[in-house]
Amino acid sequence: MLRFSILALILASACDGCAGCHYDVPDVVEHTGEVDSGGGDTGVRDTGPEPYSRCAVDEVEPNGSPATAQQLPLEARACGAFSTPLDLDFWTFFLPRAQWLRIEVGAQGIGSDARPVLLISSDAGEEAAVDALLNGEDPALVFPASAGAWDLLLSEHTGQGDDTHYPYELLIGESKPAVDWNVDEGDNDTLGGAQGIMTGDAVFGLSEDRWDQDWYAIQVPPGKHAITLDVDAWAAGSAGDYTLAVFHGDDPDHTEELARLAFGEEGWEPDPWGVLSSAGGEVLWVRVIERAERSGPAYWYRLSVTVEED
Ligand SMILES: [Ca+2]
Ligand SMILES: [Ca+2]
Ligand SMILES: [Ca+2]
Ligand SMILES: [Ca+2]
Repeated sequence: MLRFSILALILASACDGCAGCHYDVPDVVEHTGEVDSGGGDTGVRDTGPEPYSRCAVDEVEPNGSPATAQQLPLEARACGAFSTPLDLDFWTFFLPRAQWLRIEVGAQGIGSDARPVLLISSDAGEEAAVDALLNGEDPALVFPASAGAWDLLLSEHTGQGDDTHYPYELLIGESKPAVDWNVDEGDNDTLGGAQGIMTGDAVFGLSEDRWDQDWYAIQVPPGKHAITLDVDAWAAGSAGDYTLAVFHGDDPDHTEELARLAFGEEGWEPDPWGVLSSAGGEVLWVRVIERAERSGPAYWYRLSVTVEED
């Protein structure tokens, strides 16, 4: 069953700090994908040849509870709306096997005023949340999903809603892995047990559960070196918002924090990047931290490292 333990938290904060908020969004355009579903109660449309018909599935209200969640086939674009204030739209989908999955919510991209909040939850208890307001983009997830039934809930961040101004689109489909990597995460739960990585490595890691800690160790050769650390996560469809904490020293019991990297090359992107300087002949210990200690298969990252003489 649905568990969405974070739903109450998000709804409770729906209006936080947003009085007087202004968003630069395009003029609302009429949603032209509305066509009659032609009967039946599945909401599955005849996708037909009409060039304007982007929607394979029409949202059917009421769908405000898990019991009334609407089934959405993979690769079938759904069109819905936050049609009333505080509208909750529950959807459900089924994966016959574990696979990389992409979930795309279109709102700003179709001229909607809506700022959707996406929550997903599996029968196995895995959860993820993406809030369009956090980085100003429509929610999107790409992640290695487990097989079975998944539930999905869409709500509007500020609780706004009407049929004209708050439409959205939803598409769930198969994806290739969001990134390439050459090292899999291993046992790495402590600084002393950090996983060794070296220049040229791109390690794929997951925040498996709330107790998971991910530590990596980089041996810097003698002499001054520049160490570049680059995380790809949010920008490639992860739900995670990562920070790197970097320590250095001669041995694991005597370290000091060298740097904390929270943002990207431009200084605002959620995925951290940074170039660190080392006098050489030491180890850098890198801890990958999910900012809100969230976990599950949608909370993944790729950490790439290069070590160069400086
Ligand atoms: Ca709705
Ligand atoms: Ca609804
Ligand atoms: Ca991990
Ligand atoms: Ca770990």
